[in-house]
Order: sequence, then C-alpha cells, then structure tokens
Amino acid sequence: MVSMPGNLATGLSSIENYVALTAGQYSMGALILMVSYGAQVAFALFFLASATQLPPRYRIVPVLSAVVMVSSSISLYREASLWQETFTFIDGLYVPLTEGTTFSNVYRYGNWLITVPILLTQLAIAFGLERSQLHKRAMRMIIAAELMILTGLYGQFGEPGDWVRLNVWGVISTVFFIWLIVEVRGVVRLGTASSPAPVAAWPDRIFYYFLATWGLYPIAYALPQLGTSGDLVVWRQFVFSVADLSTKMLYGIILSRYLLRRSALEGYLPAAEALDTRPQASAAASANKD
Ligand code: RET
Repeated sequence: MVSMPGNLATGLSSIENYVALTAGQYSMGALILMVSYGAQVAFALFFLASATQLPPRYRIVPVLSAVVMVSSSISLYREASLWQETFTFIDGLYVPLTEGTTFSNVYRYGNWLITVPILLTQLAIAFGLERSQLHKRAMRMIIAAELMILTGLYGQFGEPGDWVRLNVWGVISTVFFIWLIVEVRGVVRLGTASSPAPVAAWPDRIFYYFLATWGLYPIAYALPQLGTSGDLVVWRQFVFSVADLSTKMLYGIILSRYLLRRSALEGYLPAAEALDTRPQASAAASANKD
C-alpha cells in the first residue's frame, strides 16, 4: 500500500491517490463508473421519449431529467477515464500515479452545482406550484443546495487526512442540507395539496425517497475517515454511484410516472391512453351497456 502523508503538501485531493488496488478492486471501480455512465446516457433517450406523453405544462420535467443525464454522464465519463489514467499495473497491483495525473472526485461536486438546481426545480414544476410560488420556492431550494455543495466541495479536499477540514465543512454543509430539507418539505406539502386524490400520497413518498437517497452523499463524503484501503475506495465509488442512479435516474422515472398519472387524472388524453386506462374504461362502459 502507498503510505498516506501526514499533511496535504502533495496537493492530492482524494484517497484514491494513496491506495494500490488489486486487479479485482481496480476492475470493480472501473465497472461501477462505466455502468453508471452508460445507464445515464441511455436514459436520456427514455426521458425525451416520455416527454411526448405529457401535457405541455409538465413536458419540461422529463426534458430536464434528460439534461441531468447528459451533464452527469459527462462528469462520470471524466471520472472513469481518470480512474484508468491514474492507476498503472506494476508488479501485480494497480498503483496510483502521482505525477502527470491524479484521481479526484471533484468533478462530481462541480457537476452537482449544475444538476442539483435542475433536480429541485423539476420537483416544484411536477408538483404543480403556481408561478409565483414556483419561483420563490425553487430559488430558496437552489440557494440552500448551492451553499451545501460549495461548502462540501471545499471540505472534501481534507479527505487525505485533514479530518478537521473535512468535518468542520461537512457540518457546515449539513446545516445547509437541513435548510434544504425544510424547503423541500414545504414544496412537497404544496404538491400534496395540488395532486388529484388518487396520486395525493405520491409527494410524501417522494419526500422520503429524497431523504434516503440524497442522504447517501454525506456518507460517501465521510467514509475516508474509516481508513485507506482498496475496498474502502471501491465501496465509496459504489455509494456515490448508487446515490447518482437513485437521485437522478430513478428519481426521474418516478417523477415521470407520477406526472403521467396526474396528467391522465387531469384529463389529458394521450396520458390516459399511455396508461391504457381508456380501453379499460370503454370496455367497462360497453360491459355496462350489455
Ligand atoms: C456533502 C458534504 C457533506 C455534508 C453534506 C453533503 C451533501 C451532499 C448532497 C448531494 C446531492 C447531490 C445530488 C447530485 C445529483 O446530481 C456536500 C457531500 C450534507 C446531498 C443529488
């Protein structure tokens, strides 16, 4: 194992640069990054197609999911290529190069600055907020989220051993996260009020899903404190990827399904047809006639 320096003089920002990986660990890390990248590229197509089933006022929601997919997959592709460039096979192990190139998770954080505001705005649009509420609430969620990410971005440079930096900024970032949760809760409440009765339980469920999946990021942030081992490096990438796929891709699918149902209930015919409720309805109507 490459030893961990006691200070940050080397300027290497991630624990990945201090750990030699077995061939299995190296491949697993490469696989995790590449699968997440591939899934996101492919799902951009799904989201663009699902927009066609929704009325104009909701169409932007899956389109924004597609935007998130493309943006996030570019940053994951960067992480995947860095992974490949950084580790060199020497004497049976994948050893991180510390000259010429270094691994860094910083592209993830940078990308969140773009994708997180989009994810939050999607929520406010999907929950049918009135225009004045929409702007006000989206803006408050975005400010809380950007402060959360910027402080976390600054703090994560402490992960190769500067626990004070990691934890102090981690706590500051968590304060903004709590503010964000309060703001999201408010939007969810308005969403419950505006939802047609058969889908009125969805906003609450989406809120708990939000808590469980967004909560994975601070875990990935704190993990390096458990030590510097190849397994931990790979597990951390795994936690990041599960979080990425659930907060962006699955979240997008859930919002699209909610909107399809909501649109059908609000009388939008193509949505009702996509859900196949019309043939059943007319079958029931003709059965009643007989
Ligand atoms: C940080 C720093 C440590 C404390 C907290 C954090 C929260 C991060 C979150 C990120 C969400 C990212 C998403 C990205 C999608 O593209 C910054 C790790 C609370 C919640 C949803």
